[in-house]
Amino acid sequence: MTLEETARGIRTMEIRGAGRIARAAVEALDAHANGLSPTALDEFRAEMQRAANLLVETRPTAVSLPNAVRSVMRALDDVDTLSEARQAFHERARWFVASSLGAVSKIAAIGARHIRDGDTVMTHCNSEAALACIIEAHRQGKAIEVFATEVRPRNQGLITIQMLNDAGVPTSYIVDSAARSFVNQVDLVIVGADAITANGAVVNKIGTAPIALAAHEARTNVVVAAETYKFAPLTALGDFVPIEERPSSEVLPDEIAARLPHVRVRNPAFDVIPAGYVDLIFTEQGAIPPSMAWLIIRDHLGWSIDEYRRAGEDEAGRGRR
Ligand code: RUB
Repeated sequence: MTLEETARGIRTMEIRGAGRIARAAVEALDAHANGLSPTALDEFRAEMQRAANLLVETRPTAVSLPNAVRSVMRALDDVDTLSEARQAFHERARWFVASSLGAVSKIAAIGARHIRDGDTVMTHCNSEAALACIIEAHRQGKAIEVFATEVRPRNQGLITIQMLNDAGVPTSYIVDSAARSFVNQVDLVIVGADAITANGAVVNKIGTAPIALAAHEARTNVVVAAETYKFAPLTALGDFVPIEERPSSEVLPDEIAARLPHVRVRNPAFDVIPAGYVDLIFTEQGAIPPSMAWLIIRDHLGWSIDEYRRAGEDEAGRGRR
């Protein structure tokens, strides 16, 4: 896939899910770097920055995207020659992809320990990290069952039930608005994250917050599976995570909308679970309470807050979270 194809694929959601988006962006940058024939280091850096900006602009909410892009772009900071830069970038990109996949496996092992034999779990949207925990618990021989939601308007629940079915996990498929009706029959809600703020609030697919509220009321635990690069460093400095609003046609066909001139469709793609409604977050560094989110940002994201601040400012508002 070319850089432009990957950018389009992320924008149109052919490539979706925060972890997959991050890896696809890094792989696209790596392939783009390989295809360039720059004559000087500065020229290479400038073109790679242009490519990085193009990818970061595709979807605003999943912080995995700017975190991943910045992580690999750092390879170009401490090099003196063009060939060193090319080599360092390629190695950093390969490292990122391998460690992203490795993180999912570690999270699966940690998350599976928190799912007990006989548990029924509810999940929302299609999260590679959340499903890895569920499927690992099943693989370990625990008799678990899943309630999976439909996920209007893009129906990511279909991908989830396909994955659960392929793994042989007994699953009930429900419409989003049925979550409250079943949450009392559930032992654990487990979802992924597009971003986690410094104070432990979790941004995930629209509809996650009402499920967390219902679970809180029903005294059902809510856990989140998220790699450390889903934590949003600039939230430690007061920035908000921007919530993407997607085209109205995802909700209401254009021909129907055209007949309803007084109706406006709102289509936010994500919502926010307050930290107080999250019991644990499974990261590759271990299971943490949401109140420890800041420590993940400080100790495991690799950059100081000032460096993130500078990168955010350099990107002129494009990746500020
Ligand atoms: C996907 C979504 C997922 C998170 C985490 O939204 O909200 O729960 O991205 O997924 P969309 P993962 O379909 O709009 O990208 O654990 O796979 O990174």
